Order: sequence, then structure tokens, then C-alpha cells
Amino acid sequence: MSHVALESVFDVTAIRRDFPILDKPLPNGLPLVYLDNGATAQKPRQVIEKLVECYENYNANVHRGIHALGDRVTTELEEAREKVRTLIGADEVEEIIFTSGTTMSINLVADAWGRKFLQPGDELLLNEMEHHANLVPWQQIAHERGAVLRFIPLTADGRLDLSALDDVLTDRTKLVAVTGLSNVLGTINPIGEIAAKAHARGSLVLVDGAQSVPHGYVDVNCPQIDFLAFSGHKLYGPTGIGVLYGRRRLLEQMDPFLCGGNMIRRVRKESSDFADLPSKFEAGTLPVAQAIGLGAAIDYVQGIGFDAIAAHERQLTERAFRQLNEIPGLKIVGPGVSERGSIVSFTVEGVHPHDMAELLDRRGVAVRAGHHCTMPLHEWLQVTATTRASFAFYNTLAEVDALCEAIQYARKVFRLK
Ligand code: C6P
Repeated sequence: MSHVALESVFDVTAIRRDFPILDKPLPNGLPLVYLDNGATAQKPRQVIEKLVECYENYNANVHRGIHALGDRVTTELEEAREKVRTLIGADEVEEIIFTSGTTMSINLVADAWGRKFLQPGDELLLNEMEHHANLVPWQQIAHERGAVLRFIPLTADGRLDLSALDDVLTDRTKLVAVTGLSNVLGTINPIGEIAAKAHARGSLVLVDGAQSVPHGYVDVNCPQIDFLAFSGHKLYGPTGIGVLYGRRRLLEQMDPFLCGGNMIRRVRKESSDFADLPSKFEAGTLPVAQAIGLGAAIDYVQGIGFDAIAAHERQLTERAFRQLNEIPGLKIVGPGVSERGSIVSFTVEGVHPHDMAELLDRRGVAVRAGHHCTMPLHEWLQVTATTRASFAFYNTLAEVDALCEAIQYARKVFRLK
């Protein structure tokens, strides 16, 4: 299908009308070209209005108030939990734990599972493309428990080298922690193959879905994964809300992570009994409106459909690849277009990534520059920083062109030939 044909089928113009921020000129008067979706996605009116609806009509605490507002807000929150369950294909709604985001979800597993089940000499299998959120918690618990960190090597083009999997996966591997989609390389990882091999060795699998869930790349039963972490704010939902999915059997074996109200069944002076799932892992007051807003975000993306989203984002990425590759001195990091999602990070010879991002900003193009919370990956890439454009379904082919024109402008400022 041609670009023009797909854009007319997809109707990106109509979609953009749902996102008030996309229509607001920047302080310098230029239109916003928002290509920092990997950091956080913009919110559609439907999500913003759901938050307002909640605060204006049924603001109360959940699972506590025996009054009309408490009833209503609890129903809304539990409906949102059910939407999350459907989104990721989980069997049971009790397997969906609300957290503050991917970072907290992974810390929860590292702490509540790792502290109880890791023994000295046990192995955790990671890799160098992981975000710090899926690296540092494992380092900490490994130090504490005397466990060993092992790493799946990367191929030269930034994929996991699965030919080495049989060497690094051993009978001592207790958990493989892997991102569904790299926030820098854009690599879509073959979770099915990894999970099959890990499970055959008796290891669990945790998927960091921060970047993959917003693009529809995860179903926890196909392939089978044991834990999935993701954030609402990258899925067009509010900040402050995230999800941990865990298999019931595992969550039941784990001890609580945080303790206090809501997570108990009975408290005595000297000891307590804990609540059933999911409350056992939801101590204190939840980000209630945010969870309900996440439910609205899920309705919104499912209304568009992940197939249509993937097709449109693929076009954006392909166009970016084609045009960026024609810019002298520009080097894209990571694999070819067929093995990545809509994230494209690059370096331009003679322009520091931070200068690049600043010059792009002058043209209204918002990207991210730096190590993107992946310092070991940048060490592997042998650069201190990259510039990253990350596309969402509301981006247009014209915005890809605007990115490339702005890069050419930056090169001119630096007098590059
Ligand atoms: N990456 C980025 O610009 P939180 O902050 O908890 O919502 O998400 C953490 C996280 C975990 N894993 C991956 C793969 C991620 O990309 C992120 C967040 C943002 O790339 C902010 S550093």
C-alpha cells in the first residue's frame, strides 16, 4: 500500500484531533513535532476527560468507603484492571498488580521474588541493551543474595545473539530479564524463543514491556512469560500508574514488597496475615484516577487497533530509515527496519547528540539525547550518547520529513559538508 493510501485509511488527521497538545504552537510559534514518545506519550482527550470525570464525579478511596462514591470508584478501578488483563491476555484479573510504573514493577519482583528464592550461586540472565530499570534492581538483589549476573551477548547490529543462548543459559539460571523492545536500538526481541529455552531449563522469564506494550507486542500466554512490567504513561495513559503482571502461582509464593494498609487481611500486635492477590502487592492508597485513566487509554488504543497502529508506525520508521541514511555522517544504531519498532537512535559525525537535540528543538522537533538510561549499552556502542526519535501512531510522514530537514539544518549550523 502506498504511503498516501495508508495515511488516508488510517486517518492520522482525525486521530491528531484527539490530542490537544499536538495542536498547540510552541513558545517560538512553530508547530510541535513530538518525536519523544519513547520517553512518554501524549494523552488523548478521552484520557484527560476520564481523569476529570473521576475527580469531578466519584473521587474517593477504593476498597474502603462504604458509600456511593467509594462503590463507584472501586467499580471503575476494577474495570480498568480487567481492561489491562484483556490487553495483555492474562488468565486472571488477580494477576494484574497496579504499581507506579515499570521501574517499581521490576523492583517489586527483584525484591519480593529475589530475596525469597535466590540462593548463592544462582544465576540471573540479562543483556547489555536493558534499561537501567531492568538492570540495577537485579544487580542489587544479586549482590545481596550472592547470585551471579550473566549476559546474553549482542550481535554487531544490536540484536540478542541467540546462538549463544545455550551457553549462557544454565541449570542455575533462575530468571531471564529481557526487554520486549529496546528503548535505544529499537530491537524487537524474540521473546518466544527465549522463553521456550529458559523454561526448558527451569528458569522464569520477566519481560520489560515499557516500550513493547504500547505497540501491542505482548501477550503473556503467547509466548508464555512469567512476569511483565509496563508503564501507563508510555501507553497514552497518565503518569504515576504502571502494571506488574505475574503468574498467580508465583505471586502467591512471594512475600509482600511494601507493607501497610490495603495489603493485609488481619493485623495483630506482633504479626499480620496478608490479603489475597492483587491487594497483597498494593499497599497504601493506589493512584486511583491514574489507573482509571489507564483504562481509558487502553480503550482508546484498542479502538484504533494495534494492527493499524503497527502498519502506520512501520511506514514512519521505514521513511525515517530511508531519509536518515541519506544524511552524510549519520549513523543509525541497531538492526534493520524489519527487526525493530518505531524507535530510531543515531549519531551524526561532528555534532554532539545534545547539540543536535537542542538545534532540532529550535525547529520545533522534540527528540531525546543522552544515554537514555542505558549506560552499558552506550559503552557497548562506544559512544557516550545518541539522539533518539521515537514515533507514535499520531505522527505523520511529514513529521519524519521535518526531522530530517531539522538534522540538515543542524549540520549547516555546524558547517558540515
Ligand atoms: N524509558 C526513555 O526515554 P518508567 O520510568 O518506570 O516509566 O520506565 C522505565 C523504563 C523501563 N524500561 C524501558 C525499556 C524503558 O524505556 C523505560 C523508560 C524512558 O527511554 C525514560 S528513561
